[in-house]
Amino acid sequence: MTTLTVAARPYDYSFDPAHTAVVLIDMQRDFLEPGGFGALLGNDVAPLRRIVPACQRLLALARAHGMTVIHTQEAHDPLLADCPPAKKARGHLACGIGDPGPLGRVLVAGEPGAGFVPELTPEAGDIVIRKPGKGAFYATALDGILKNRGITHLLVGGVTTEVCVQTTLREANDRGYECLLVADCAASYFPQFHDAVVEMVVAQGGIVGWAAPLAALEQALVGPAA
Ligand code: C5J
Repeated sequence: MTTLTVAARPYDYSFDPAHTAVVLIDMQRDFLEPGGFGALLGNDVAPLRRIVPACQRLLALARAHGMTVIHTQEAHDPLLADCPPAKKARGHLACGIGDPGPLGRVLVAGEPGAGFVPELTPEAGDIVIRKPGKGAFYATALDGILKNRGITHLLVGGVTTEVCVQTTLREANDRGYECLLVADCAASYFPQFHDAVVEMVVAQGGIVGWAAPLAALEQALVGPAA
């Protein structure tokens, strides 16, 4: 048993890499690239693109220390059988979920837009969870997979902070996982929403979990930067 300690908010976060998973939420072309679902909703994708190098470092750290790596992907089956009509209708988009767009059918599994950005392509040994909702636990096998591996701690990043990342953090917290939001490995189209979520997570004694920058995690795993 190895216990490492991260300087985090609201107080130090302790974890054992053998019982910890990095969960990277929805780093897909549909959210990070022009022409994808996020852009079709009217968003500027630049704030999301900026976290890609930090997410690459997070994945490298996780793999180097034998942690489980999980990538989630928000995508529906081609018949949209797992897409609630309310989700498809939301926003009255001219080009919405299931429609042909610049990156293929929007948010549909197997289409170019549903794929991960090339810099963060899953590697052999990583686990990919396709999810129909915003939370990674809803209608997926994630909880069983984590329990089978004895995972108790989650290091969470990805997009968008206030939608799929926050929903997943809350679902995980309610299931008893000890969650650290790696703050600079998460992003929102609305930077103020990102900042607000970090505060919400750590408020009230860490009511949802902890937050720390990637550098603090690196320090815990590999020591101070030279
Ligand atoms: C959204 C997500 N924003 N991954 N999905 O629809 O946050």
